[in-house]
Amino acid sequence: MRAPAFPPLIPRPLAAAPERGAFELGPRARIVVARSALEAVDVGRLLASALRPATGHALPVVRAPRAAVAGDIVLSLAPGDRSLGDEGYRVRVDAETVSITARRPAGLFWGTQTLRQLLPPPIESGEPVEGPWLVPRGTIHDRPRLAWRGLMLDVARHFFGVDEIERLVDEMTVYKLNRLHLHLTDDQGWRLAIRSWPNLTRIGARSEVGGGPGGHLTQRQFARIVAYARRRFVDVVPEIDMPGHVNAALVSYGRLAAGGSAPAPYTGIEVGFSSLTIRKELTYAFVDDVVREVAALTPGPYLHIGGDEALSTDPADYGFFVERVQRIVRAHGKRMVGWEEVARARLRRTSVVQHWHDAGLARRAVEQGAKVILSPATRTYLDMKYTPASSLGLSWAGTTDVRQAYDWDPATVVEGVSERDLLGVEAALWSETIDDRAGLDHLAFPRLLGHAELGWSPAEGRSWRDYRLRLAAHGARLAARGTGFHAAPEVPWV
Ligand code: TNX
Repeated sequence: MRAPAFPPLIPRPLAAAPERGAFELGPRARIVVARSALEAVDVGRLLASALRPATGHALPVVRAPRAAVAGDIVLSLAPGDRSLGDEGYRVRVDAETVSITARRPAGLFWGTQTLRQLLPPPIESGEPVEGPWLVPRGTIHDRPRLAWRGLMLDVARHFFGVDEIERLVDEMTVYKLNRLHLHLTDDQGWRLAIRSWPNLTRIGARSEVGGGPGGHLTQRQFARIVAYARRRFVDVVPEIDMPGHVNAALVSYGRLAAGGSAPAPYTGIEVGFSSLTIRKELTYAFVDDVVREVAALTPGPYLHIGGDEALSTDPADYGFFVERVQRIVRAHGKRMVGWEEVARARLRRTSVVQHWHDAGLARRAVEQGAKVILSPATRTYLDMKYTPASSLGLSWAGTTDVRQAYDWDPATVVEGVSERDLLGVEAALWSETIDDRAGLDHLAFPRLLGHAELGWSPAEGRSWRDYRLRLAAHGARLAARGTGFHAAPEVPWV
């Protein structure tokens, strides 16, 4: 007799014990928020909105009823259960009820994402589908390996607006990713309005790679994205890239340039040619204004200052700049994050370094006591082509098929950087070669799912052989949500 199995989950949970039989999500099902979980009633509402379209069920969200009844999905908080950590959860499926328990609302939310994956793939459909909606019985106990499970989106090379970004947040949360890093500025465009320096978007937002119109987020739109993400336990990490990658800022305010005059807008894809002027106080007045406004829009603790590829900044000036900006970021109450090059400067232990290329710089970060986010370009750069034949993407770091994107371990990928040095893992989607949803989906999916698993699931028990079969079953889920993906031949899609 075959042992019962759960449907293939991504990320793979810490422990799963399936049992024979199933719970049926029927038309009278309720989502019950136990008295212990009243602070998380919104998680119940989000679950109801995820399950209503396909099932067509009413799924009322009920607070602290006298008793749960057969058919209910029950959400509870157990703050004392240390085995769950800050983001962990337990899902128990009986014939009569489903119960999800966590220490904190975030854990409950991740538990509801697991429940979604325990239902058949058509649950992801936006239109009513015939049931039955069966959830296999059993228990799942789960919590993440790493605290930072990120995705970076470059909205500077080509602009992506509120709807696309919010849709991406929805995709992230299905796979329990919890940091959305927005690369808001680069040579080709400045994408967030700054009230004290209005030309940044009045002038600097009207260009992009290839000569298109560009675009930008107003502060209100940015705040809306932040709130949308926060409701789903995703922190937005804003990046203002400096002192290089600033041509759009210099176009807007020529006095920030070394020569004092504004360059022409840039629509190519070269890097390393622009720099803020470093030894003028005006530059730090500018940085202070920008960091103050961005920090005020950002409830999360992190603010990313870029710092990459400042090839036109004198090396001594570079260290001076990063150290000053580190003080400014701290003065506005945030922890500085920077690309690995910032490890050339003197870092505070609370600063965070994002590795992308050079293992030596990651080690310098660790030596200074800073934590590391792993974004090795050969594994996590979603903008690398899958194969030489891919029409979208770059290939400076090689090609990255679905297996290469998945088949590595965060604790061993950089010699001298061990698991305790890590904050987490982040996939990066640079947008030189994409300007629409189809292109974004093609590059991000399915590789992003593998990165989500690397950040969440324990190393033990993880293998490409097993992952590839689970991933194969997720194609139908992506498709049911209308999310495009590259149907890579190394995955036996079902
Ligand atoms: C390198 S990685 C960059 C970006 C490019 C990307 C393209 C890093 C910190 N900088 O400016 O968009 O390669 O893959």
